[in-house]
Amino acid sequence: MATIASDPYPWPFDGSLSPGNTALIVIDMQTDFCGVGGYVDTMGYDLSLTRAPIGPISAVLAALRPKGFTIIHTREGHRPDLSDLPANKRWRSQRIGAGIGDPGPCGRILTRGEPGWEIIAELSPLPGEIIIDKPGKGSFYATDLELILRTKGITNIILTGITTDVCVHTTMRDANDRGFECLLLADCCGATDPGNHTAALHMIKMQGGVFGAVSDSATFLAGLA
Ligand code: C5J
Repeated sequence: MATIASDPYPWPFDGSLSPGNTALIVIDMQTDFCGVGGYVDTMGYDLSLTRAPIGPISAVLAALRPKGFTIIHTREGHRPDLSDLPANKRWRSQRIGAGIGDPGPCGRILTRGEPGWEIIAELSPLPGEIIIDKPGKGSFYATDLELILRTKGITNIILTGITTDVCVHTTMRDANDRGFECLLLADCCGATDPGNHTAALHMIKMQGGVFGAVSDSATFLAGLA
């Protein structure tokens, strides 16, 4: 039995936690979401909020990599011809002055292959780590993430990345519905609005852990040791 101290219950529920059945997902730590001149910066949000998780995620990666846990990174972005970009998503981004597919300081916003779409250097995937390219907020929609997790025998998912209330939450909800046992590390996530971050954490803990459980990097690393 190995569990991590978390709220509202020790995670995972069945005490089965090992490198073989557990994946760390690092969601959308791209320049577009936490770098100068990227999508979030262009919209005028405070980058310190989306950059705050960089250090804690680095610490978790450093602990999990040598132990052989599955590490998965995601990137939100669209094909250069924008054939996978819904018209309403494009319209809304243009309306706030950060049109997806439009040129910006980091290349075309949220467009695959552009500098802004790349994962930031501090959290670069290592060779062999899985990268999921997704056109939406959730990491399961229009990707092969579930196939990969099932094939590897993964039952537990540790969620990190940005933003807590959008892509991380959508992924956690979708994973929970698929029966994966989810843990979100609060300081390894960030939102463009601190209130949304706090509310997103609160939502997870309702109903006895309606989407899973919440912990933080220091508690997680202590529990792992
Ligand atoms: C957003 C994300 N917020 N990674 N994407 O558009 O949360």
